[in-house]
Amino acid sequence: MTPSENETENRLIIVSNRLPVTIARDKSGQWQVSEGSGGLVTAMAPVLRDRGGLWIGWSGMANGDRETLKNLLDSTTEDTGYRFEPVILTEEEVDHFYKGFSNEILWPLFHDLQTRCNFDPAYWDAYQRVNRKFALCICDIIKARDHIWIHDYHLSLVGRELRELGVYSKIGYFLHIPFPSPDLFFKLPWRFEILKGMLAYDLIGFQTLRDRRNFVQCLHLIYKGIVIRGRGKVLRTQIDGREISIGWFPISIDYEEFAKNAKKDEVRERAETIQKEMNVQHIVLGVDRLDYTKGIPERLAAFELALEQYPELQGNTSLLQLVVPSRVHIPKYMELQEKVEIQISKINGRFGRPGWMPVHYMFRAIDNRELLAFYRAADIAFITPLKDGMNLVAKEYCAANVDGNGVLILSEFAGAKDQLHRGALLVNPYDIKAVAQALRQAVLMDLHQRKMRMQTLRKSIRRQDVYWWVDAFLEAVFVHKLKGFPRLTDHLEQRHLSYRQMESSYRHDE
Ligand code: ADQ
Repeated sequence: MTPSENETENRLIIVSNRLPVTIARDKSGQWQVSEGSGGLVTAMAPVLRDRGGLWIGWSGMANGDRETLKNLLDSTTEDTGYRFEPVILTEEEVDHFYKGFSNEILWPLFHDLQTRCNFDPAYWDAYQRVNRKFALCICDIIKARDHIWIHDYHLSLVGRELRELGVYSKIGYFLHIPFPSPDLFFKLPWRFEILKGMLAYDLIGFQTLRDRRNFVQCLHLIYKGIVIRGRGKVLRTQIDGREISIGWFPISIDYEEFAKNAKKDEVRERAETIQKEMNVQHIVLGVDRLDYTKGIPERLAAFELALEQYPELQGNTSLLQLVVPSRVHIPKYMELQEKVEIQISKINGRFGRPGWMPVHYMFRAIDNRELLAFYRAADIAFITPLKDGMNLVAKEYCAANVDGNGVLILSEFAGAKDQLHRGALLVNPYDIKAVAQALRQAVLMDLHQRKMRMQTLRKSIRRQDVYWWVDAFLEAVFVHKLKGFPRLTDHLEQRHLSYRQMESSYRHDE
């Protein structure tokens, strides 16, 4: 599809704080753009490929020349059918909007960690200014029939700013992190502005029913007598004569892609090598972005307690902890890295011996094939965030567990719990004694039970994969305009159908 054809249709405009790419200079000083990773990229790339459209976001670097950036970005999207549009942030904006308001206020507060918040008023000014900047950037580009989908906590006020700029198109908003209970939310000095600002969207989407319930309770507290109608996934209300939908849509992964790639011989061989090299009966895997919400120190404490209380685990069970660096310039994150590394060396010093290392640790981004091999090699996934919007790692592990005999230990405070509670061993990550017991239970679990549980987990993720998520959200917000807007799952069905037709025609030929 050529860009000019595209522009006559209702394009999808995705807006997120970061563009789904990483820009860095290579050894010779030349700028290089590489594909980003993570849930949002996995979810949105196929939609944009199918529909064409635009992704607006910050490049991840302070300042920068727009033309140079645009040329770089255009070169990466040449054959993709969609385009990237950079938003340029100054150093002060990066400090106050991104590191400050987003990551020192909204992130900890929305993860129930209020004591980590720094309610600096200067951050609020920058937050509003940058949300306005994103809105202005959208305004410059948008056409009347475009659909706008704004993502995550950094951009909760972009809708309000767009309305003030006179944009009346339908706008959807999805919050990837939890929404806190009213008790916590109302601690925020700018609670009314944020809540009212979010109501500028036509659809406000959350990860779980609990998040939506918290939001609705906050609405009841500030709009006395508000009527919220409906049941099921999407509720509706009217404020100032505008209809607003409020729903929950658990994000997921491309299950088929994960499962297909995990089955490849090269992944199986690599997984076997990892198992041989680790040389233990039970490999326990932790995979996280470096973040205090992921509960890594608590998990390590539980692992240490398990080795102490159940000495039979010593020598035959190892934890493989992968951590991808994140927000490393923020002092609290550097402190966390140090804490984790000290804890690991303490456990290894206390229990390790020649031929057996209790904790293996990698602090870097792992490429996709290698990550799949780790997932396949692991007997137990140890996923214990203190609080998490969803947690895609839990879903990725199950999808990649093509042998169907892995065990998932999952925090009851991860959004993924709602869909995975039947097959997983659920734990309270703060209760390290119970977590240690769950680890032992996983180690001792017989093959029949492992298989039954993993089958349940995989079935649930397969049924509600990322395509289901995108369709459910887009239909809820753009339902009246969806004529001629193909559902992604339709595409899949067509793909499967044509594959089946192809198969039967081969049979016919024989
Ligand atoms: P995150 O907090 O980033 O996402 P998560 O959902 O677990 O958390 O996604 C992490 C992604 O990073 C996964 O795709 C994983 O494969 C990848 N990853 C982790 N460690 C890695 C490593 N060492 N190397 C390479 N890749 C690694 C936010 C919210 C979540 C929500 C998602 C999507 O905090 O709650 O599930 O958005 O909405």
